[in-house]
Amino acid sequence: MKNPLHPLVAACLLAGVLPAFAQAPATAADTHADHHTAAPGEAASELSEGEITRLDAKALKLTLRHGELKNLNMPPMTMVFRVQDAALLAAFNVGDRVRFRAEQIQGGYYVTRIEKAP
Ligand SMILES: [Cu+2]
Repeated sequence: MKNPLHPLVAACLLAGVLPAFAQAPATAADTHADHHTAAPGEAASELSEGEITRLDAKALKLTLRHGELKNLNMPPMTMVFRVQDAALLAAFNVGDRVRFRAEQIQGGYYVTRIEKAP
């Protein structure tokens, strides 16, 4: 009588896992919606969605839980980015939802542009 347990185990796993991932796809969906309304000329400088989870302006670092980064071919995740100028982060706090542009520069991931999400 092991088989009847399996659906229950699967249900528990799904119930535990789905909420943890629910936010990332929602963010990606918002990004997609924006793409459809954006002018073609804006594609090269399009911004990605994220939320600041850690911030250390003095160290020129911030951690972002980000949606898909199409220009870097990166799926949604939480990771550390660097900035080249602490002033870029002056107006931001942990917990802020942002739109940002990330670039790979000499092997490091840098936020080159960031603004608060509307
Ligand atoms: Cu990433």
